[in-house]
Amino acid sequence: MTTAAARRLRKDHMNHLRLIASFLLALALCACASSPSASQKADDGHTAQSDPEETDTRKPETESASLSPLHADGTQLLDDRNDPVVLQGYSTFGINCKPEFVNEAMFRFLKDEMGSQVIRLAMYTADSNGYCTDGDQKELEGLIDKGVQAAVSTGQYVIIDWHILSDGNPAQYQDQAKDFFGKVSKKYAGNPGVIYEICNEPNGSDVTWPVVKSYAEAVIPEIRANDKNALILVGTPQWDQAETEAGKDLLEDAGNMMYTVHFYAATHKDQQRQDLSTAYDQKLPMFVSEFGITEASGNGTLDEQSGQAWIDLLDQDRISRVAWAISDKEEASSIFKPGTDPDSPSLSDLTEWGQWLRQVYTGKDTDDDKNSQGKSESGQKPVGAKSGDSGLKATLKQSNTWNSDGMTFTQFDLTLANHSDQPVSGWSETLEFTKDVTIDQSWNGDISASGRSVTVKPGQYHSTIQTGESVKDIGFIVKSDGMVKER
Ligand code: IDC
Repeated sequence: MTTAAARRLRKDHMNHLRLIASFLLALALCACASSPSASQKADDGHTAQSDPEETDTRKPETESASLSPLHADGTQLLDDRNDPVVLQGYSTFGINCKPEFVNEAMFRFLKDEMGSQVIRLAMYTADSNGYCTDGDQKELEGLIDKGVQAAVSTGQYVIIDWHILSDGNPAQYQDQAKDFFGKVSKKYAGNPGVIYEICNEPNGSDVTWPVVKSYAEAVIPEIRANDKNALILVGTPQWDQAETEAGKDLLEDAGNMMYTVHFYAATHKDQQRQDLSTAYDQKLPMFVSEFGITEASGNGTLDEQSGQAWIDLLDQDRISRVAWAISDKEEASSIFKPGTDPDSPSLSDLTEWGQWLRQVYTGKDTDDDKNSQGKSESGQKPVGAKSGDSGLKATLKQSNTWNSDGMTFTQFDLTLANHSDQPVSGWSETLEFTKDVTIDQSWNGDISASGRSVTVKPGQYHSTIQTGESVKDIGFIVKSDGMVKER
């Protein structure tokens, strides 16, 4: 078999495993749908479906999932049915610097649009309002709690990351780490969604694996005293790149744990990929809790080719991965453009890196999708995305449907009313449907379809809609392979 064919087979196998994992997650969602602790209201249709066999067809009240507990077995992460799990997700920027990016709307966007299954909450210990230096500990703990709730209630795992960086030796704040992990593990004991990362990137020439190992031996018991089963991640020396050192000398009696490896693909290439393979052969259980495809500085050019080589390797070895960073800072490793509203992110806000990740995590091309979601090319929000933004009220009416040549044709008429006290121009309206559609005919607007969305912009007419005006003559017929409705 050729290497390419082998890789394809592995990829197919991976996809299969992912499908199984999603299916199990969906089952878990169903199982907890009526649990009394599930109190949040789901209003966007992303709820788990009821088992058709069940007579109780009530809509689940929540999508807050009972996430399957995870455990490491050899190199592999498994769920509670012993099926392999490969998580993909996103790391916050230091929550100390960008607390506004820790919110449920953001995490929901990452899950729904960006393929996220796990959120990492990176809390600096010594840099930028660090927890152990000049940060407000109560505030930071509150933010961690907000992040944990937001991740779990959107059905995602969450990593609490003790983000050491300039304090390269984790032993420097070991006592604070013990207190902190004692506190949070008490709070989240038994919550299968919570993962503890006890130190980001140990670094410094004297910070060898024995140094990190003895820190881990001091901190892990604080967690185990409250939670025997939680998954714990431990850093490796040299900014999480000396995994082969850990591979020679594993922690004993630490319970359910994995070792972290980080890479930035424009800097870390063949040598570091080779190290990962060596550690895999050493049977080291690994978790990539942070990666980028920029240089290690977090800036510079994106190396997509090296990035893809890493992803292929992680797929092959079934290693989970978390991307840096949920941020709009002006640097290449931010997934959002500067000025993004953290409470209302959209596909148009994605940087090149954000788009690359979306492609790798979901297979979707953002260029095709972005004008049909969130903000239009002109930067205006489409009508109905947020009331009051454009001042236009859109009403879509299905006026006719018929079948021909095995396809379904459906006619829709659109009304756009300007109830605001200002004329509205340069508008763009996006409509979502339940199936892929193509435009068969359209009138009085510039109307295009992409996947399940239809975008309506002014054509020859209606480029400005006056105060109090109602436009009623825009319409279109879509063609689909079955009955279609507006979502
Ligand atoms: C970087 C940020 C950057 C910030 C710097 C120092 O992207 O804006 O100025 O930290 O606070 C890591 C670290 C992570 C780094 C990132 C990129 O875990 O904190 O973030 N990186 O340099 N390890 C390798 C790269």
